[in-house]
Amino acid sequence: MSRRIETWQLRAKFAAALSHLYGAEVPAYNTLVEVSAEVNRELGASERVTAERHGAIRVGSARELADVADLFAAFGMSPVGFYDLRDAASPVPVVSTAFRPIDTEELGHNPFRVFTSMLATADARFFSPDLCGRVERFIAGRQLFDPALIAEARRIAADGGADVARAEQFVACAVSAFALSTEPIDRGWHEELTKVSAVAADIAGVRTTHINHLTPRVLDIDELYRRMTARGITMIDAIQGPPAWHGPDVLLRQTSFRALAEPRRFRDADGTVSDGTLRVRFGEVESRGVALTAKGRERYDAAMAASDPAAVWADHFPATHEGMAAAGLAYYHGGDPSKPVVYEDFLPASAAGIFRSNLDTDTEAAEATDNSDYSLGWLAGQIGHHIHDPYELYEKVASS
Ligand code: OOG
Ligand code: NI
Repeated sequence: MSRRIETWQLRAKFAAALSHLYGAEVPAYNTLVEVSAEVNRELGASERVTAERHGAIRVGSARELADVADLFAAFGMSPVGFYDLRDAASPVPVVSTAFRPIDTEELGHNPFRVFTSMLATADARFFSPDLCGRVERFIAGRQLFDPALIAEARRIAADGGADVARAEQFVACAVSAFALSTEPIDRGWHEELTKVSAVAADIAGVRTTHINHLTPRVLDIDELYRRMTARGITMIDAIQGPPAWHGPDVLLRQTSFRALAEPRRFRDADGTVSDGTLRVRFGEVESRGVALTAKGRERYDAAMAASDPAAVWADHFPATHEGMAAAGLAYYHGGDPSKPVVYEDFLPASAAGIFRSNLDTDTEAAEATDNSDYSLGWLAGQIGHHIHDPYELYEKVASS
C-alpha cells in the first residue's frame, strides 16, 4: 500500500506549491520571503514561523465561495470569522472570512490561512440594479473551479487524507486554479467595473481567480520594513495594526509593498488583442502577537481610535504578559503568561488598509440604501459550512 498523506501534509504541500507559483509570477515576493527569512534567522525564529504564510483570494458570489470552502476543507482549513470591509474608513465592496486550521495540533503542524473575500454585488451603494444584474450574470456564467476538483476535494476531506499519487494530483490541480490566466481581458467591461472599484474589476472583470498575495511571517516587522526600504523597494506608508512598543505584541501587524505592473492582454470591442498592464498583486508581510480576549479587543479598539495610538498605548495595556493575563486581556495556554496563544486571524481595519494601499483610486459609496443582508449567519448558510467564532476557538485552545 502506498504511503498516506495526512490532511496537514496536504495543507503544507498546498502552501508550498502556491508559494512556488506566486514567486514565479511575482518575483518581488521572493525578495520579501528572503528578507523575512534573514530577519527571522537572526532572531532565532522556529521553522514553523519562517515557513508560515497567509494568502488572499477574492471571489464573485456565494456559489464560488462554497466551492472554495469545499476545496479548502480537504486541506483542513475551515472558515473563521466574518469581516465586513464595506464599513471601513475607505470602504471596499466585499465581505470576507478566513480559512484556516482550527485546533492546536493542526496549527502546530502548519497554520496556512487564506483571507477570502466575496464581492458584495447586492449592496446598492456600490452596484446599481443594472450593474448588479450584469455582474451577477457574468459571474454565474464562469467556472472558477473544475467540478471534478471540488468532487475530489469532498472525497479527500471525507477520507481525511489521500495516498501519494492522488495527493500530488489533487494539490497540483488545486494550485493551478489560482494561477494568473493569460486569457485576454475584455477591456470595456474591465474599465466599467474599475470605475466602481478596482477590486470589483479584479474579481468580476475576468473569468478566473488568482492569488492576490501571499504573506510570510516575520518576527520583527519594523526591522523588515527598514531592510526592504534599504533594498530600494517602496513599501506602503505605514505598518497597519498596533504600534511598536516595549510591551507584549498583540494581534497582528502588517505592511506591504505597492502592487507592481504586471503584463496582461486586453481585447477591445472590435476583437483586437493588445498588451497592457494591471497593478493589483502585491507583497505583504506580517508579524503576529498574542490573541486578545473580547475585553482586550475593546481596549485595542479604544487605543486605536486615538489620534496617535503609540502615544496612549501604555494607558490601555500593561507592559508584561503577566499583567495582560492578570487583567484577562489576552489568551494564554493553560493560563500561563509565558505561553501566549498566537493570534491566528485578521483585522478588518488593517485588511481595508492593505486593500486600499494597493489601489490607485478610492471607492465612493453612493447615497443609495444598502438592502443586502450579508452577515456571518447568511454566509454560513450560503456556503453550507459552519463559520467559527474566533473567540470560541481561542477559549478552547487556551484551555486545552
Ligand atoms: C485582502 C486584503 C486583506 C490581510 O492580510 O489583512 C489581507 C485582499 O487584498 O484580497 O490580506
Ligand atoms: Ni493579507
